[in-house]
Amino acid sequence: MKKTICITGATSGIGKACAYLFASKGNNLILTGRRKERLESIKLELEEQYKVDVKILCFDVQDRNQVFTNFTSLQSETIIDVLINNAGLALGKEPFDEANIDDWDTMLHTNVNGLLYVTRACLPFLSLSSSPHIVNIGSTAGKEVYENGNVYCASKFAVDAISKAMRIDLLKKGIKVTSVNPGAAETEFSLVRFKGDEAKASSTYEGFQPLSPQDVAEVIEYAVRLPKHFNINDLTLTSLAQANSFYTHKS
Ligand code: NDP
Ligand code: 8X3
Repeated sequence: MKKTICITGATSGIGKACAYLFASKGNNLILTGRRKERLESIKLELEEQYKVDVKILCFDVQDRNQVFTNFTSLQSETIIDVLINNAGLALGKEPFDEANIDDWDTMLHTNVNGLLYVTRACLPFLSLSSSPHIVNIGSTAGKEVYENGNVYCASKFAVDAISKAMRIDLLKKGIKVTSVNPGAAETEFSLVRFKGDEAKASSTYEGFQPLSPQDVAEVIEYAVRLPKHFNINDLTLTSLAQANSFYTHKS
């Protein structure tokens, strides 16, 4: 059945791969991100290629007013069947005593507050769906803490806790909550984390085959496709080379 899927952080990586996969299956989309030109060109391409309806909302998830203003700009009868809370980032990889405190703020404001604001702003539209579903993108970093991962890991542990809490509190509304926790996936994630240092970013993926953003999107699409009575609560996915957030076999 055709659904409307809202994906945050759809301008790159996992979110963009989800946008292409869900559109290829005939679903309509609401795509969000800060980079407007990217959102516009993805919308054009998907509408033309797959004949689906793509709405774009351009805002920073850290800004509560922007989040609520953008979602309330949607017509009140808009139905959102699936919300994929994907927008997020890591900044820096330094020990706790050396890490940049502004980076800590940005990670917490984006990965935690942003996810909370977007979810609250979407709830009225999710409530209109006959099979509402929230998919939160956590991380292996939200399952085990690794050296120099400190606040990024903390932000993803928070996502894990929020997913568990949502699953309990939204049960009475019949809203599914799925937590998807990837290990290393090659996206713009490391380029952002290392602030544009391409050598450092690509060295993250040297010596092993990481997940691709399409791999992660396939799993999300599978979880969303399950029958109404059936939910995947929590999934951790890694490349074959990775056991968890600190053991990766590199050649
Ligand atoms: P990318 O950097 O490729 O994509 C991140 C997306 O998040 C972009 O579309 C970006 O859009 C959006 N975003 C970031 N900050 C904000 C903000 N303040 N407001 C709105 N949108 C924002 O990384 P990934 O695709 O890898 O990351 C997606 C999610 O997956 C993140 O939550 C990440 O933590 C998680 N993850 C990634 C893993 C990996 O190894 N790649 C592994 C485990 C989890 P724009 O810049 O246009 O705003
Ligand atoms: C992203 C994976 O290992 O860089 O969440 O933390 S990792």
